[in-house]
Amino acid sequence: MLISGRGSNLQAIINAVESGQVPASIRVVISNVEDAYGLERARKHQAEAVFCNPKNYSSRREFDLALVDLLKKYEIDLVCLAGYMRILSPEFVQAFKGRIMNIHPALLPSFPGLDVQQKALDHGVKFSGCTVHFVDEGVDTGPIILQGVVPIEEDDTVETLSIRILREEHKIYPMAIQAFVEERLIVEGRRVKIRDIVDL
Ligand code: 4DW
Ligand code: GAR
Repeated sequence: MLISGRGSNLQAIINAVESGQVPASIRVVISNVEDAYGLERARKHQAEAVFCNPKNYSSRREFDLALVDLLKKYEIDLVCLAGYMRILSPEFVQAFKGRIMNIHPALLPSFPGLDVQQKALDHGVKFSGCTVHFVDEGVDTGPIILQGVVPIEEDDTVETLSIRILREEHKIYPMAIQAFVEERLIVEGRRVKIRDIVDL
């Protein structure tokens, strides 16, 4: 798991691992931010928690190559970004091609990038939501695995909308990881099919 902050999605995944919903273990949680609360959550789960300081590397590429080395040591099958706020270099993406997931707080391809709950409100859409997708070399462009739809209310603010979307994130991210681990994801170009999907 790669994180940069509070790690509520990490917590939802930890819970899904502990309950047995996701038949996997979290080998390592890496943060590029030293005081990210997600590192604390990892330690409470007795997972390895590592702070990787970007300032110790001369470039994004060097930092990412160090991450690749570290992750290879842990013999991981899947890299999950959960509020990880750095763009991954092509070298990183190539090293784990098809095995990197991200959660985004909008219905992609609408509202890529940052601050997207505000963008959805400003645009006046009536529904937003969240998207779990594979990560490719672009930003928020990889094949979509699962989406959760959330209605926008007339009195919504960024705060109220973010909370409603986050509740949905915490459902669909573990589901997507579960399907990956159970080898139920079938990727055909941009289309990702899920075998035997169960409604929560
Ligand atoms: C994401 C998208 C854009 C930024 C940060 C995070 C979420 C998805 C993601 C993270 N890393 C990725 C992806 C992705 O979809 N594809 C690749 N890597 N290849 C973003 O713009 N970050 C900038 C910094 C923001 C900040 O520090 O506040 C940045 O320059 O990294
Ligand atoms: C989540 O809302 C996630 O969708 C978003 O950051 C938040 C992280 O929260 N990710 C992005 O905006 C990626 N572009 P968390 O640290 O509590 O999981």
